[in-house]
Amino acid sequence: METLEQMEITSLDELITSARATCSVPYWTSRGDWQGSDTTDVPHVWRWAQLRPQLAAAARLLPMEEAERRALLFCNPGYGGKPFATSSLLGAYQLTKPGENCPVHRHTPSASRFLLEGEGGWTTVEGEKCVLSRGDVVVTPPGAWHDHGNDGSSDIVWMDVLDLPLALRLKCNFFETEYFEVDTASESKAPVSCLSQSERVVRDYSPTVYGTGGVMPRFVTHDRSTGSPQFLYKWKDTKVRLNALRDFEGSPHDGIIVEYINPVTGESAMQTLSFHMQLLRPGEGCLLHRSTASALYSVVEGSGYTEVEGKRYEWGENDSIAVPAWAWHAHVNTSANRDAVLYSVSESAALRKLGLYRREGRQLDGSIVRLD
Ligand code: GTQ
Ligand code: FE2
Repeated sequence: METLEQMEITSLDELITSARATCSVPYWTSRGDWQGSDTTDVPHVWRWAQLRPQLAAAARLLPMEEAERRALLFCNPGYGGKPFATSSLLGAYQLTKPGENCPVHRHTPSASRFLLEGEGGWTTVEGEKCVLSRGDVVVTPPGAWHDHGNDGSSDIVWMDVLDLPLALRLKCNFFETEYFEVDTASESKAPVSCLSQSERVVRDYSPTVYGTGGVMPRFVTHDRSTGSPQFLYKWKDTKVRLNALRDFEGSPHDGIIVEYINPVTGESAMQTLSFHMQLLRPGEGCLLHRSTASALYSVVEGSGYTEVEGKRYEWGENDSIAVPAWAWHAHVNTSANRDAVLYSVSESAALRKLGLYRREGRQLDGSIVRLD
């Protein structure tokens, strides 16, 4: 009998069959299969009014020891139940009760928290205890040890955003939970296994050292992580800046928008993730734009809608909105007298480094311009 290799191919159809049998495909029959991508995330809104009661139920029914993290992971409907908010981002609402904490660990994905509710929630990042108020951002760069807790007297809820789906796709997702520290109270200088970190720098180190733009101490090291040496960004500081800028024209596509930066380099706060806060003034509607990065938004203040690919997604306070990569979208503040403020996380920092970031916007006359 003739083997596959010996068989003479006499038609293009036979060639296709033969190629498929050897795990290849003729270019001219599959051209276009890689248009777009392998992912199918869709625009989606996770509604605070729906998920908050579920978190309350989890708080009532499940002890932290069993949950490890009491988080509701966002599942984009395009991924059939997988916990991916967008193609590159994991998002979640996480509730921590007073006195609870989550054991110290570190991982390769970049992580961030954005406080939505309560006072006294904290993340210790590399020995810096970052205590969060509503609207504060804390970043956990790859490889930075971190543990969470709540010293307050009521439940706290924050939004987690990690680039875990991106790291998974690149096969770079690693977690570590074995943490050791020298116990300064003990005689022994041998490091011992710990569930939480001791505080190694003063409280509010990040906002104290870096919180006011324009000046920077020259007597401390800025070599603290793989990204920004600033781990905590206070909403009260960002709010001052947004208000100072409110009478500027702003961006026609994003209103009064600011980016959280690494104060040393001026680049994005993390190597892979970028963070923005934007103010949409009363009645302000932005023009459509799209970028190669997906984004996850959190509504800090106000109400409105985001038009994505021709459909309206209404939002109000604490709702979370997924906008897939390369989807045309525009934000609108529908209130005539109230500001709307949107916080967002995207993987644009990673894409920029890879030369893959691209942004387009529509102009008033309907024409399309390249923005980045
Ligand atoms: O708290 O570090 O929602 O590692 C998913 C993975 C939270 C965290 C999540 C995590 C964390
Ligand atoms: Fe983590």
